Amino acid sequence: MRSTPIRLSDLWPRRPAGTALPPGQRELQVFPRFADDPRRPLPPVPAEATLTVAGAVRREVTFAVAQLPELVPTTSLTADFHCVTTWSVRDLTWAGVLFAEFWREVVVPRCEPEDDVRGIVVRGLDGVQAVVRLDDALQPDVLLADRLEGAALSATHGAPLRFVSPGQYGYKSIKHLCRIELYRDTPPSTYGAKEHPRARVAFEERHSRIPGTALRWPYRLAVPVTAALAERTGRRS
Ligand SMILES: Nc1nc2c(c(=O)[nH]1)N[C@H]1C(S)=C(S)[C@@H](COP(=O)(O)O)O[C@H]1N2
Ligand SMILES: [Mo]
Repeated sequence: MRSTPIRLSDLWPRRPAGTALPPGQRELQVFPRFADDPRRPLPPVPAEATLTVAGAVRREVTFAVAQLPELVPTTSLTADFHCVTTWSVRDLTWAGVLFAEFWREVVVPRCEPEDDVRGIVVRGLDGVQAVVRLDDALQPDVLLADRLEGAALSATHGAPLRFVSPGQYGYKSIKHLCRIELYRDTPPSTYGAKEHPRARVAFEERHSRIPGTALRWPYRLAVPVTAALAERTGRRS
């Protein structure tokens, strides 16, 4: 993975040589800043960042992000990252705490979720959020990451904490994570039909109504400009 400066030609996803990517995905050699709205500025991150667990719980609890490694053992994980717009970056190494361990060892005893919780909403400090089924969130590769490639998570890639779910399209991997809200049934999406409830990369679940294959080209064509704009916004804010 190369670092900045990034040229527009670096932002055109290419077919990789060697091992295949998931259906419809192509490879980028850089990990760009990206967003559905590339002009949305980076959110200010409070010095004492917190993560609140709320919703269908007996007790709503707010944790200091810096305190998480004292509550759950930290671990690192290497995985490919797949954006719904068809670009993928291989072998990103994240570090943090496994969501499943955070759930079992912290959320269950301290927050006491209702028995029938089936879904969560993860929300970032910029107001962007994603709906995730609890069984998808509890997959063994889902991480609350505060490090990427051996360094503290940068502002552009989601400081201070990021929900990382490699088996789902990137729009579920919420940056600047500040709130996890628990729901008994499928929580509402703020993105409407564009957000697939599961968004599993292996099944090309890009959109809740339109087949993933039909969106490959429309999405792919928008990648270089969207990424270049998102990078520029990231440098300015
Ligand atoms: N808080 C927040 N998280 C977010 C987004 C966002 O705009 N805000 N964009 C999503 C999308 S669409 C993608 S592809 C990835 C991009 O992550 P990156 O900027 O680290 O490449 O973050 C996801 N998580
Ligand atoms: Mo994305």
